[in-house]
Amino acid sequence: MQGKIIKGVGGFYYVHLHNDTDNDLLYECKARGVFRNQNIKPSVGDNVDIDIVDREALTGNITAVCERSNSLIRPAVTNVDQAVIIFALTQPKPNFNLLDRFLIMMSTQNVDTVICLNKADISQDDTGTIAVRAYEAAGYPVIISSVYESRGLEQLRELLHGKTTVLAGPSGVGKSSILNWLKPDAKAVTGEVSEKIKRGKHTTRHSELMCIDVGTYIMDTPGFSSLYVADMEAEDLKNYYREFDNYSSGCKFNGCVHIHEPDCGVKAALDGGQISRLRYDNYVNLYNEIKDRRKW
Ligand SMILES: Nc1nc2c(ncn2[C@@H]2O[C@H](COP(=O)(O)OP(=O)(O)OP(=O)(O)O)[C@@H](O)[C@H]2O)c(=O)[nH]1
Ligand SMILES: [Mg+2]
Ligand SMILES: [Zn+2]
Repeated sequence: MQGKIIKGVGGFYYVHLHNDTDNDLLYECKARGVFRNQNIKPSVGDNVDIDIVDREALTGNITAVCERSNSLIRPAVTNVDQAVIIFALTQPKPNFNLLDRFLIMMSTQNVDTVICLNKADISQDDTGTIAVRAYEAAGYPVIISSVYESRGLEQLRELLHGKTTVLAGPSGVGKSSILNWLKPDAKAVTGEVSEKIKRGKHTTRHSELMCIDVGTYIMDTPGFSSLYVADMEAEDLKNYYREFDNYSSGCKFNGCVHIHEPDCGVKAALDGGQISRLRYDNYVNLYNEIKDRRKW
């Protein structure tokens, strides 16, 4: 039988069989055979072969781990098809610099990202419009959603279909609320940001996938408030701003980084409004951060 490791606890791996229509039926498995034959430690997300030991007791043995398409470290999960990064349009106010950091981080790991901007029901300004324009131009799908008005969530469900997705984002933006909407019996804890921090709820949690439909898995992750952009040459940062590509042919200098150089096609597009100010400012900001770090 073939299945997917959903979680690992105390030497046991919990495996959901690929074609099982009961999303919550898990086999408790040991992995001795895998160590003997392949010498690898199974991970959440792995597709595995299992021998069923007892159908009633739902126990089995993992006999083989299929080749991984990728392997993330934080959260620890393999075979990720995409990430959905959730921010709120307001409460808390979105930090687009943090969003860019996340996009770069996923891109360095070859994971596609979908952007979801939640709490549209209480957004009073044009943050959504500006962000949609900026990030769609950069090549990312953007969904505007509201859990309270069930808006955008069917569109999100379609994007998740048949894939393994990591849900990420800062605290309080509605990640768990969205998870509960997608899978009402998930009963993920939601609540006021301040209260949760008081109770110290943000301690480490086990990585755990949830099956929301045959072949569709998601992983909720704890909120984060800062991200360190991977070590790279500052000159390479521009490669993560795909919307610059259309204009860099207008740059006079080879290897132009679009900051202080004269006759820069990207800066011309910025002045002309084709490139978003929001994205460009984040770019300069991160560029300087990487440069400074290198100096030290
Ligand atoms: N107005 C509005 N409030 C929302 C929406 N979605 C979630 N909330 C509220 O926002 C608060 C935080 O939601 P959670 O789902 O707990 O947020 P989270 O992202 O899981 O937060 P952490 O677990 O701390 O990372 C709760 O009070 C939710 O009821 C929405 O679409 N609109
Ligand atoms: Mg949560
Ligand atoms: Zn340039």
